[in-house]
Amino acid sequence: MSAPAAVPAIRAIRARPVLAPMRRPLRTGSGAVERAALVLIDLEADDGTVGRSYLFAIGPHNLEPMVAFVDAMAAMVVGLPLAPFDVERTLRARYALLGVHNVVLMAMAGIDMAAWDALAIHRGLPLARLLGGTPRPIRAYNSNGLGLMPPAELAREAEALLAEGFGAVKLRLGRPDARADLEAVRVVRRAIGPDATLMCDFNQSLTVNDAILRGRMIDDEGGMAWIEEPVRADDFAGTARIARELRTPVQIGENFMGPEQMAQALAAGCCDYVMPDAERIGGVTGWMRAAALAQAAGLEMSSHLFPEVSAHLLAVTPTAHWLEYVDWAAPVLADPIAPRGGHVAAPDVPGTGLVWDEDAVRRYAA
Ligand code: SMN
Ligand code: MG
Repeated sequence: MSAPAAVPAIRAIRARPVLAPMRRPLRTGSGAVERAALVLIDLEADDGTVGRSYLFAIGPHNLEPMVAFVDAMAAMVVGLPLAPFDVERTLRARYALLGVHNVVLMAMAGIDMAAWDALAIHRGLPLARLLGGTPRPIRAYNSNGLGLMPPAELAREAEALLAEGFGAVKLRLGRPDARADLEAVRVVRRAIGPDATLMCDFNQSLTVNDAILRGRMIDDEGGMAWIEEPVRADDFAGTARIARELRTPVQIGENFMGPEQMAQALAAGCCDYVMPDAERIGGVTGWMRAAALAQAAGLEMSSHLFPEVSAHLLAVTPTAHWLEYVDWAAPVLADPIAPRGGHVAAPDVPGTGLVWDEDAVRRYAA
């Protein structure tokens, strides 16, 4: 038998902040997102292979601290073999006393995703194939708009989002007046017609009691695919109460901080669906463990943002449900993913398919 092929070592990791324009700025119940604040990560192996990932920083003020964490971690993993589980073990040990949550976890996830990309490129396989699966079309909803905006604009935007080739959209709710939210639901439903799928997202803006009252209004209205993040993301007991009271499925997960916290949420029986975010769940490594938890609990699992890497991950997720499509990184990508017929398929090229448009990266440098 011949010796197994060696993996190269990690030679360097570089993190660059950018502020890219968004076609449709988004106002949510917990603040607005007007430009895409991204940390672009390049991980270079000592055979010259470069893996890439990006982190979504929510706001420009978070870019510098996130870059600083990636830089600090880079110094700890340079020289290690290109083995994401080893990198995870090393970084979790180094950060145990500070706590592996939030920005620490996000920076780790950025390195993890870049490491998996590099490994997949090194092996000459798309990430989905490296993970044992096959890139395939994943049902997607167009999440690029429908923030808290006036009814007339909502109707126009809902039509425009479907016209981009989708059969599903997500509406943000959480206005101070519940009746104004209900009016928004009706306006969007009229605009998209009875057959389109409609989800809604409160972005953690309600109290538990309010969420039950508003959720009943949505129940009575009918036709809502899910109610997302009604209350504070880590109020698992409160979310469980809401899910018990409502007929419409309750969806949470974008703020699960790693598979450990997702396990706690599932133990609390707090939701009907889960939608981890590749950055907060711990990258590819964290996602694979989260997918096993969803499988064991028998819960449908969707993605949050990061459509480029999520298309690979959902292809190997036993309970794959919906991919959230946003084009927020597209301005800095040489080859943005192209949704087709309401689906997104991971490209059948080595790695995740993330390649920077370096001119755009220079233009949007933050
Ligand atoms: C969302 C997440 C991050 C930024 C803006 C909006 C929203 C979603 O919760 O799920 O798309
Ligand atoms: Mg959400």
